[in-house]
Amino acid sequence: MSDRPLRLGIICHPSVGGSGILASELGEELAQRGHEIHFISHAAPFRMPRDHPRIRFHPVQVNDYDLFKYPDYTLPLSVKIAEVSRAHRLDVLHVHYAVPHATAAMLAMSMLPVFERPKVIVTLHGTDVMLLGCDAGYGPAIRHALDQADGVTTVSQFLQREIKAHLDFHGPVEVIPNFFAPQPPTRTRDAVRAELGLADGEAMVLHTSNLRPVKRTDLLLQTIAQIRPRESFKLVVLAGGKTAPFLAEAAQAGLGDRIVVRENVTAIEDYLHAADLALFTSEMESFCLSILEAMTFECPSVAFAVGGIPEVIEHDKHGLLAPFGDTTGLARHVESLLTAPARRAALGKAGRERAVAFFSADRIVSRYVDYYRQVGIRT
Ligand code: GMT
Repeated sequence: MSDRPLRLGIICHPSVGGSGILASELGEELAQRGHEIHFISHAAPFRMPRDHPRIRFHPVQVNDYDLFKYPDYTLPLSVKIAEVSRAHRLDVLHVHYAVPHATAAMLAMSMLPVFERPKVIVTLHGTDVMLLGCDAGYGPAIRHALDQADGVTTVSQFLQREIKAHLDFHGPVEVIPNFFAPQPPTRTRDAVRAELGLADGEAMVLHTSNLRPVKRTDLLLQTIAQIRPRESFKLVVLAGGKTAPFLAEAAQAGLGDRIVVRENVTAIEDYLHAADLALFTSEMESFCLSILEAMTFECPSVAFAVGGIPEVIEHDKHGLLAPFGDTTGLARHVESLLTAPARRAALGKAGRERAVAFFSADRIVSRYVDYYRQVGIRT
């Protein structure tokens, strides 16, 4: 098997979200290892490095014709994929998130002669299976694209099982977990705490998410409303989505003074480094990249034991878990960590060791490269 550098196309949603972040970081790590990377999307991915000599971004132009009630993205994306695949003789097209990327990739392949087609690998991230996969308007198209793909990967054993159950897809699905390669923080812990207005003795409880319905911010607010003493913490929300509705709900619940929100933060390491613990209330997470990000900074997480989360942290070893919906349990877990710094530090340290041992960039990126070569690239 040849081990020459690969020419890869990466298709992802550019907005702030786990799949886009993972795809951007994978592209960056691959470029650092000598591979040539071509991102294709309607906007440059949020965390894509802008000035790397082996990374290029190919924008997809979307036109809003009067005739269409809804602008179409899938067709121009497929045309751009075919164009970039041909012009740059791509070996592999790595498609993150099925809708509409997997379908566009298949359409693009049918526009190319067989000898010009890269291998297509689809990585399923979560809501493309659990939400859209169950939608009668999308499920059959997703399954069809997976049937055509040269390889399918996903991020946890949980999602691997759900792909079989929800999508009725029974081909092989490789599990390659998320990874996180942090940048060094740019500010001290004290500087970040000062920026956030945290008083002495006030713990920083971090929540990073796009605030979509699956994140259950209603349960997040219910949880923090039960944490005592009330003045012992502030919830710092690094938000990737619209924050106005969340802030309105928080104010209505009388929690406005307990919450600080920052939008579209890129230097997340500064905040991870300053946080005392992290809190998540999602009803489903295929993996939860945010928990891994926190683990890397020895910051233990408190979360519901849903989806792939128990594959990332073991209860009472790297963090604390409660059954879904048990906001009182989560609040008690947070209190128990706020009042026991030594236990918090022990969970944090064990979490970091697990992140380094199982979810490091070196380990996971080489698994992707092995997988690309395994599906059979041109020599
Ligand atoms: O969590 C989100 O809403 C974003 C979502 C996505 O598809 O962009 O993230 C998913 O992919 C991440 C990377 O693989 C996983 O760590 C997240 O758990 C997963 N989100 C869900 O399953 C809800």
